[in-house]
Formats: sequence, C-alpha cells, structure tokens
Amino acid sequence: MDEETIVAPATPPGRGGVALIRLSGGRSEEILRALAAPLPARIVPRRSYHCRLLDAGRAIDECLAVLFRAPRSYSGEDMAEVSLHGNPFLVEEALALARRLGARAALPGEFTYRAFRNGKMDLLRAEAVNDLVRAHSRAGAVMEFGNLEGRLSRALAALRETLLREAAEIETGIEFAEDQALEPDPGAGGLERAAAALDAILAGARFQEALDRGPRVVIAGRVNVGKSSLFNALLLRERSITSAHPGTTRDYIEETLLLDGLAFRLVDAAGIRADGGDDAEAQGVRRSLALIGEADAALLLLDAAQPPQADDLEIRRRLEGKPRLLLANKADRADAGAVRAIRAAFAGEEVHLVSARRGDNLEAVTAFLRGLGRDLPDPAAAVAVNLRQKGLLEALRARLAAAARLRREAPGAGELAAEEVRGALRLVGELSGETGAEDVLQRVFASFCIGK
Ligand SMILES: Nc1nc2c(ncn2[C@@H]2O[C@H](COP(=O)(O)OP(=O)(O)O)[C@@H](O)[C@H]2O)c(=O)[nH]1
Ligand SMILES: [Mg+2]
Repeated sequence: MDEETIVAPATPPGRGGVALIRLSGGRSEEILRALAAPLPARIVPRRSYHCRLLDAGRAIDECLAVLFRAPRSYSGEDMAEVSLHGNPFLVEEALALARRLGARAALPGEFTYRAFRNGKMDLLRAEAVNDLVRAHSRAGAVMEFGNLEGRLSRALAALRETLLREAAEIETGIEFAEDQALEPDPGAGGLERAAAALDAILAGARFQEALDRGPRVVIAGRVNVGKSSLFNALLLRERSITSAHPGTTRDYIEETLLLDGLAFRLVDAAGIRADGGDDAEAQGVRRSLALIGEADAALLLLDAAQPPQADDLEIRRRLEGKPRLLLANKADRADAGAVRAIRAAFAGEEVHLVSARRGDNLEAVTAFLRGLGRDLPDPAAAVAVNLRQKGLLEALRARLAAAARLRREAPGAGELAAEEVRGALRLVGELSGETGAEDVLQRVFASFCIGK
C-alpha cells in the first residue's frame, strides 16, 4: 500500500448542507489528524468523530471525521472522510491543506479504480457505480443498483462456466475424433442456452437505452387543432408559441415531461397539411412525418369542432402499429355532430374529448403515458448494460452463434469451434476487466466524477 495518497471532494461543487472530502492511501490517517481534532490516539475505524476542522492548527469549521482501515474500505486502502459545512471556500481550504501534507488531487474515478485494482469489485460493478450516479430515471438507477450488487457479474460468471464446459467437451471431441469415426455432436445445447441468456441481457440494453432517452411521444395533428396548446398544458408552462394563424410551429420543439420517475420526451411538431403553406412550412411538415415515424408513441389530436378530414385519416394511417391516443381537442366548443362523425371515422378506437385551453380531461393523456411506462420491462428484472458492455456482448453473441453453427453443421470442425469458444471467453474476461487493456480501463474511469 505504498501508493500515493489521493484527496478529492465527493460532493458536487457549490454550496450545500454538507460537503464530503475523501482521502485514500497510506497517509490518510496522518492527513486526517492534521485536518481534524480532537481525535484519540487510537482511532476506532468506521466510527464517526465530532471534530473541529483545522487550518494550520486553527479551527475554521466543525466536521465529522471517519477513518477506514485497509482492506475494509471502499478502495481497499486506508481511507478517511471528513464531512464539513458545504461552503466552497472551506472545502478548498481543506483540500489545499491535504495537498500541502502530500496528498495528490484524485483523478476522476480514481477511488473506484483503486477498488477495482484491489479486487474489491470487478469492472462491471465499478462501471455500475458511475452508471448509477448518471442514471436518467428512477428505473435506470434501480437497474444499475442491480449491477452494483453483481447481477451482470453473476450472469457472466455463469456464462463463463458454460463456455469452459463447452471448450472442454469440444477438446475431448477433437482428441476422440483423431482415431474414431466422426459422430454428429449432440452437445451444442449449452452454446444455444448461453446465446439465449445473452439475448435476454441484450434486451435489457435496449430497455436501458429507452430509459436513458425516455420514450419519445409526438403530438401529431393537422395545423391549428391545438397541438402547441396541448404541449404547453402538459408541461404546465408556455413553452411553445400558439397562434390562431395556421402553420405557426414550423420546426419542432422537444421537452422533457417527468412522470412517475420516467422522463418522457414530448415533441410538438409542425401541423400536417398535405397542401398549401410556404417552403419552410412544407419542410416542417416533412419533418413532422419523419418524427411520427420515429416516435415511440403518439398523441393524435383532432378538432372536436370540425368533422374529421382527409389529413386526420392520413396521420392515423401513419400511426398504425404504434401506441397512440386519439384526442378530440377544443371540447369547450365541441360540435356534437362533428364529434359523432369523428367517432364513426375512428370506429374501434376510443376518442377522448379534451380541452388544451381549459385543461379539461388531460388526465386521459397522463394515464396513457403512465401506461407506456408500465409496458416497459420491470427494471428490477432487467439487466443494465452500458455502451462498452453492449459492444462486447454483441461480439460475444456473434462468437457463440458461430461456435454453435460449427458444432451443428460441421462436426469435423472441432478446432474452429474451440477457437470461437476461446474467443468468447476472452470477451467475457474483457467485460469483467480481468483481461482489460490499460487504455480501456483509463477510458472507463475517465468518465467518472471526481471523488468517486
Ligand atoms: N376553444 C379552444 N381553443 C383552443 C383550444 N386549444 C387550442 N385552441 C386554440 O386553437 C388555436 C391553435 O392552437 P395551437 O396550439 O397553436 O395549434 P397547433 O397549430 O396545432 O399547434 C389557438 O388559437 C388556440 O388558442 C381549446 O381547447 N379550446
Ligand atoms: Mg403549433
């Protein structure tokens, strides 16, 4: 444990109730003693001591001081933590003092990097620490916590077992084949089971991407039906320009709507009008059609004061197969005949009467969005997968498919199948960080926060 002692704030910069400063390395206790007093001659590890924060021996704040002894600490080294009042000047004073006493400012993720180096966690768990901090939704955070507790690590450990068994079986098969007639090998089942397990993990990756981005919900409809008004009403503020003049929203605007811990990306697009409008508007319409195509779900807005029109039916056609909610807006001045005609034109689908202007029945929309959130898999069951892991998992999946194919279709090609399985095992090692190249590790930890 002769590594340099590092120091960093673990709380974000700025003012707050409390700021936490962390030290890790062999000189943690010595530096802690210079920072905080009084401390007993023999500090009990992991006990919190109420101290005064010292600057050159003079008290400048109160603090709580905790000492951890290797290996029972986050990094696996001796560590110290000082909680002081969250004032940036005091934090800077304490950091400067620690540096004067020989601590070096920690690099991003360096505490976790040391934990990884000291075998406290594999690379998958280390990444989960960062991904948990960075999660964009409650569900995403819950999934990352699963990985922090070793869910992905365990899945890969099981996969490694399967692959080792397969490798051994293939090798025996090769030896056997040298003096015996070849027989079709029935043992490819393990590879296929492993591939299925990987597919399930990769499905979690898609889920996580959807969570990070948030489902994109586009408000689709003809010009002037009240799309921007609905957008604003849902976001509870005036974000989008509304106007009685058709074609006002030429570009599209996207805002985040937080509901039940999930971030929905709500899009207010230009109105769809098959004919008319100037060039900029025509471009806006083209973009709207593209947005409708890409969206995860749509709110199709109709005008309750007008009978359905060809453009309404055309937009509806483009929403085929997509989760959608049909809304007849301007309920406050609805025309009974128009509403009947709308219901007849969209027979088989529920049409909700709403008023964006008055806020009537917007619960129909929030209920629909909540339903979308519920359709996502259970975060407690899905495995979180980040981009680095996804690339390796996909390569691993391809290796398994190749190995399984060779075993099935070319019983004589044991050597080739074995090479694929060995390749797969190398990828498992890269995932867990066991065989990771140093530059890969540096890239992983560089994306961490300072002090983590
Ligand atoms: N009476 C009534 N007017 C509305 C309602 N919602 C929107 N409008 C009006 O309809 C016009 C067009 O609204 P806007 O949101 O700009 O429509 P967009 O072109 O679809 O974005 C504006 O004059 C709005 O004030 C509503 O619920 N009731
Ligand atoms: Mg608009």
